[in-house]
Amino acid sequence: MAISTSGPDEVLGRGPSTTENDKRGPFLSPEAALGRARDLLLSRQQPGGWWQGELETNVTMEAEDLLLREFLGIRTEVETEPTARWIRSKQRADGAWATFHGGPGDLSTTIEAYAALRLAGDPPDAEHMGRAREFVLAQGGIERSRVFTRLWLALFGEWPWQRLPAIPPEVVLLPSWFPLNVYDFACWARQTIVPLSVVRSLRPVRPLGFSLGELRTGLVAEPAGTTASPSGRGRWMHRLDAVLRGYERHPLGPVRRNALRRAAEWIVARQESDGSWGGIQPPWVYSLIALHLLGYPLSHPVLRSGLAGLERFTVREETPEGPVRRLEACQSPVWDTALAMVALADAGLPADHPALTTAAGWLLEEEIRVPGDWSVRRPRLAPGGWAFEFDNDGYPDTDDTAEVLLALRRTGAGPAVRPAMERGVGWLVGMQSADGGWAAFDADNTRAIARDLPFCDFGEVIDPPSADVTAHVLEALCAEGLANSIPVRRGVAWLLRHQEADGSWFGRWGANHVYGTGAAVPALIAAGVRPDDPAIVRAVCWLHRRQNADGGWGEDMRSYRDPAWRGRGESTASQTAWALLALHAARSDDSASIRRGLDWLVRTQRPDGGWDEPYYTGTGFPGDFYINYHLYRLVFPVSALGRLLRDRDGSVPPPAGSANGAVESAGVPGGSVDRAAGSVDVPGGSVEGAVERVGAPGESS
Ligand code: R19
Repeated sequence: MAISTSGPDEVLGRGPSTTENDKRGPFLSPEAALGRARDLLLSRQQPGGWWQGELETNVTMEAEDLLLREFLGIRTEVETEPTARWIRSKQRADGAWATFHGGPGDLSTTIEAYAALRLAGDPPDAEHMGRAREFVLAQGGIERSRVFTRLWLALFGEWPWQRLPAIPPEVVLLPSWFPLNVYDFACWARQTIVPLSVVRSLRPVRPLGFSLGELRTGLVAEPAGTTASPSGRGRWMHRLDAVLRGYERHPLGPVRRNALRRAAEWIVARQESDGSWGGIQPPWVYSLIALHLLGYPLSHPVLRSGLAGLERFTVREETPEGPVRRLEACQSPVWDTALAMVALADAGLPADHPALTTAAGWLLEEEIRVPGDWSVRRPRLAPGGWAFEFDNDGYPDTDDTAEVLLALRRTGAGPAVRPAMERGVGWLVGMQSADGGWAAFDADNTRAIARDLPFCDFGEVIDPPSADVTAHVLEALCAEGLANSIPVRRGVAWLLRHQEADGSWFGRWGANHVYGTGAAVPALIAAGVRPDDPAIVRAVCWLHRRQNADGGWGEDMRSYRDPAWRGRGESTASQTAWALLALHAARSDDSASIRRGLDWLVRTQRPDGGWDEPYYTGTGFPGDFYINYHLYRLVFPVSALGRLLRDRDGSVPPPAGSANGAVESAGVPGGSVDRAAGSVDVPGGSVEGAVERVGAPGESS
């Protein structure tokens, strides 16, 4: 494979370090680094068999928690001060709050943080509040903030309800074939819109005890139609909004009463067994507010379990400044468990290792065997998949289901898991969208006009197929022997069609093109695309061009808004691992690039075997909402190191507590990777080290 690494984009590395491991201690061999990382990952398994890393997002979670409690009349000092301390600790030097580490200040986040700190008693003339206020006013004030922020303020009389877009609760009465019915929205938006339609129609106002007038600039709202919409649909949607606002002032009494009753039933029917709605914060808190406004007392079992469930999403920590309290936007135990299992298998854990078999047993218990909202678009499809969270039976997703299948096949659980895996395969195949790609939660959830509703100014409101999810599903289906099936061939065509002009793939649920490319390349290889196929060569070239001078890879969240940031950013452990996973799958013959990436991982490893990763590498909504998955920094390097080193017999120390030290070849996910291996011409043997052996012909399959 001929790869040109010249050109203006070339990043010149300073070569592998040979004697020193930064300031982190003596040089470790990659094998020892893998051994330490693998043991750390093993030690993080929960007694029940799963893994779960914290899911860190931004301070709107904590701000909205205090506002929720204030609204419901249950806010106490016990949670207020530690929550406020956490919010204060995240303020930037310029007074603002960002939505990701190192990111720019964000207007809506800063307004919500400021409001929460005022609730906690921080005086407006305090220095840090002054700095925050200056930022807010310079950015246009409350008038320029997102709809959700102004909605929170409206609950406390700090924004007029009539200056918020309309969402009539009658939307729940629309049949599922009618344009803009609730099933045209992505599940997270659907579960948010229904309770907010109730709240918007009841227009409650609770006293705040102070005013936030100091955050207003008096700017009028953006005139209708200014939100760029090439087709001019935006203007049409603003007209629709004006009509709906008119109706909102004089709704038909019986219709409105019926709609509110149906909305309440719709919401209550979707509460999960952990008390949550969708396992995610926005629908959860808005459903609590909506039901309370509809007359459910706080003592009602639905509200009681809803509030109690929030407790399990609360993280408490002691810091030198005092105790802090924060909230997770959602939780990722199924996802983390599948990734950890794949990583440990990549690291050479035998399939019958207890860590893998107990994890497999836990995953089997998590299988979802009931229909959910996805059934509306696939009514005849049999259930059988996995969700992201502990309890989210209404919303299994294809991404988790694919990763679980890839994990289960690496365990010795054998026939016991087969029926569940077959159901998962069947569900995945049935969830393919009409265009051949896969989305996370629904099939054919692509009605783009939903995005033009004035209400929908934050996050994504539909769930169309994406390259990363499609890649994960393809990898899983190929591993299950379906590489030559029609669904897989159509999925491969989808993926090839969606390769970017620069050779990368867009990352919908991870940052960003490094994530997309790190998913797409292994999937295409698993599907039988040859490493010398132009699509793979272009992807490999893109990765080479984007390697940092320090040997790692990184991609800043700004890449979602500014193409100049694509593939650029400080090196991180998870993104370096994604790039290495792609290069490994592609049997890249540029061993210097792989060696420098590997060396970056070894050099930056902590003595405990982990990596620091303050940078966010997970995506909730491109441009708007980002996630730091705390386990990413460990699972992906373990996978990458494991796959790159797996041919070095016996050189990885046996796992802690392992009875026999034998490190077995764990096999490659999507075994067809190996089918392609023989066709690659790889220079071998000249330099000592694992990387030269990567992709060497003659590997077992
Ligand atoms: C891959 C596996 N994934 C497919 C699952 C990823 C789950 C991500 C966690 C989502 O958490 C959320 C979801 C929604 C929101 C919103 C929100 C935005 C717009 C609307 Br309308 C409604 C809600 C805000 O924060 C969220 C967090 C990794």
